[in-house]
Amino acid sequence: MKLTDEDIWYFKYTGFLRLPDTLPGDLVDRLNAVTDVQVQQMIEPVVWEKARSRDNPLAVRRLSKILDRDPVYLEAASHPVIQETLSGILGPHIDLLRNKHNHIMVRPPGSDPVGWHSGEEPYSYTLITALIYLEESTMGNGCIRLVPGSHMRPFSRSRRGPRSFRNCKLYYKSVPMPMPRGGVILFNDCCYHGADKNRSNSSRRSMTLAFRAHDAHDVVKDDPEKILVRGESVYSGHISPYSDYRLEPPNKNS
Ligand SMILES: O=C(O)CCC(=O)C(=O)O
Repeated sequence: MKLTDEDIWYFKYTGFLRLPDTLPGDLVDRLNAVTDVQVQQMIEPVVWEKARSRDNPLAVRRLSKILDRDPVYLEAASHPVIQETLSGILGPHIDLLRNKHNHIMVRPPGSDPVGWHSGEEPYSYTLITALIYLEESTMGNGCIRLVPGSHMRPFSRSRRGPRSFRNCKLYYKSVPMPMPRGGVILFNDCCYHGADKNRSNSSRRSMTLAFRAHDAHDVVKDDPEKILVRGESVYSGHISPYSDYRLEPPNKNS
């Protein structure tokens, strides 16, 4: 979807946006088929549910480094449903990061909450997180909650929130984000977010990916940790202190 001025305003102030379009059903089927194998075979690197023994697929909380596991994950990350919207926020040249997120939250039945956190600091360059839902996410299976506007906080606060998920101020300031299968949420990674316990009998899978503008000044253009998924590898820095003005260097005597 091409963002309107109103969409951009909404994203800028709330810090998040739910896309009206979903990924095609056959792509979501293929993502789930590959993920089934990864979970059943418990292929590392894995983050496990804390209180469960690691001999059981129901203990798999998160699959890490998904971009190295199967090309279908990159296909989803590069899909126009996501990229066209992202370009309204990050501009025409977009990098997908390998060294941030790059995981699937499997969230098996009974999975513990994801505590409150903000991924980045408000002073960092804009990093957009995309959540792509492989399964429906509801209030019952512990959908993510985001704190609107928290990416613009002028005060300092630890990036990790309180231990208790429900019994805290962030919970009361947050909004729940139920999502359909194939749905996508984009959010500014400085926004506080967390997800409740999965109180259902099935898993609640979603992919978590990180995107940044490729033409930001600090971006190393041939960084192996980044994949250019849209646009071109352009350099926007000043080549010399004067090149911006197309001037000769000032004459020392003038
Ligand atoms: O949906 C979830 O379970 C939490 C998502 C999240 O915070 C993450 O993947 O970093």
